[in-house]
Amino acid sequence: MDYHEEKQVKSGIVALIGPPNVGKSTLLNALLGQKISIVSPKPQTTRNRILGIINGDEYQVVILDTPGIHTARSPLNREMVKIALSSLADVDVIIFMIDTSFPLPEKISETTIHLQNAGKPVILIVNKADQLSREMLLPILAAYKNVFPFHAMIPISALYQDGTEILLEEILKLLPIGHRLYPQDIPTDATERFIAAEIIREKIFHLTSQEIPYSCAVIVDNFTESEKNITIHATIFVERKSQKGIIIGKQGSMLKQIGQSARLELKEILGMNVVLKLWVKIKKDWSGDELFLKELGMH
Ligand SMILES: Nc1nc2c(ncn2[C@@H]2O[C@H](COP(=O)(O)OP(=O)(O)OP(=O)(O)O)[C@@H](O)[C@H]2O)c(=O)[nH]1
Ligand SMILES: [Mg+2]
Repeated sequence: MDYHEEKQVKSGIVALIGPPNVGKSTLLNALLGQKISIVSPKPQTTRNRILGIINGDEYQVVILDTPGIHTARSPLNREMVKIALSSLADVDVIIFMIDTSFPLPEKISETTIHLQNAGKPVILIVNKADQLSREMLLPILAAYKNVFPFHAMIPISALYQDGTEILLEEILKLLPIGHRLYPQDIPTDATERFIAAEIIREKIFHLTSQEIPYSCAVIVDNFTESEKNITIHATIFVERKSQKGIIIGKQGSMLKQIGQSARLELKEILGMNVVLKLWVKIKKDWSGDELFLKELGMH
């Protein structure tokens, strides 16, 4: 069938925004049914706009996962917040996500100004509902009701995929009828190279602490597929010499752990055996280097 003769469906773009660590990336992965966006217990994990495409017989929903909105000081953090807020421009629906540790609407008052300016329907999601009883959720919903004219307010648990069906129904009510914006057989516009770099970064977030995860950036230098396996060469950039020592670890033990867990997950995601080689380089104060941030796909 010719692409233009394809039947029309509910089709549109949804931005997923909110404070750091509330579960935005977990929700994107849950809605997609596969992992595209990295997740960690630490805030400010996501640094780029991550696009996921959910297809049904009667709909196509494009979801933009974004970095958490926070008070940003360094150029890296400012760029992250800029990416999140700029995603509001060309969307049909905004999902504003908080979690049950955000019972105070005052904490989001600056963000509601952006929601107002965007002039799009906004769905409020209270995530991590698994952590609170229904009775304790009600006052949170009541408090947020006065903050912004939300189209709907839905408590969900992205982790346990509870309430995600209701959310999808609410999104579909707000989408126009039109053509699918993307082919039906791709879950994301991210390249395998980018996803590989992100998975390595996720392991750093899980295995290291304090400032280390925030001092690391990952670039895939080489991604080669043969019949037997995929060979990935990647560089972990740190800002200072002491951080290089920590990432490498005693006799290379930390780098080995990062490599092993990244390799295992990449093998699953890519559906092929993976040979992963990691290097660690110092790039002094990279987080303040606009050109390097561009290289990381942050623009
Ligand atoms: N209990 C519970 N934990 C959740 C839920 N959803 C996400 N989490 C956890 O919350 C933490 C943060 O999740 P992410 O998906 O990385 O959060 P995020 O909003 O994308 O964070 P940033 O990218 O830093 O802005 C992880 O440890 C998740 O496992 C949920 O529904 N219930
Ligand atoms: Mg995230």
